[in-house]
Amino acid sequence: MLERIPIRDDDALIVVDPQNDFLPGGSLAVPEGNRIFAPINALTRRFPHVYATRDWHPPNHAYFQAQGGPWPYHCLQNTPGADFSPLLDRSPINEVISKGVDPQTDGYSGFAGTDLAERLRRQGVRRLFVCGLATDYCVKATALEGLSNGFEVFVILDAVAAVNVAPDDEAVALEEMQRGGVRLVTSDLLG
Ligand code: VGL
Ligand code: ZN
Repeated sequence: MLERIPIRDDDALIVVDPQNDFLPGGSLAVPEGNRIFAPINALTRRFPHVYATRDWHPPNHAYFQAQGGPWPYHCLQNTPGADFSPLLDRSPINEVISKGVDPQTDGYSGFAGTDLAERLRRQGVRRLFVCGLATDYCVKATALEGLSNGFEVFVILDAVAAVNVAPDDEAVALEEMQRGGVRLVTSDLLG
């Protein structure tokens, strides 16, 4: 898709989980994670509504390996690993959504167990531009659940990065999002 997409008053940028544990040096690091911050910091100043989600797990979360789940400990509440990266410019972020708090559900989506949809609707938001970490988990889940909540959803390719547990996980996730109706864009086309 090559056409320009003007940013509108009813657009929100959703920055998914830009947290230390998902970045190089963190416990569940996305190898290319730091690459997202240049485009994200340029975009946050230009959107009328800017949300960030954060993974915010209790230690007894069922998805941790200690409980038989798939993941090492990450983004434990009130730990440095759960802090937003120092590479993220915090000042244009209007709202922070904590997710993954319920120990029994994966909490991948920013909509799961949160009031994100209500907050967006209250602000008159109709289109979501999703970026952040990780493409194959929380970005995908947030984008797809954005669609099911009735929003038009775009994913910004140069502002996302994948865990890639298997090497093609990112490609599979992008394909699945596109099939669902998510539009893939690049940040240079916005504005
Ligand atoms: C995530 C795995 C586990 C993510 C969160 O932010 O994509 N991935 N928890
Ligand atoms: Zn998590």
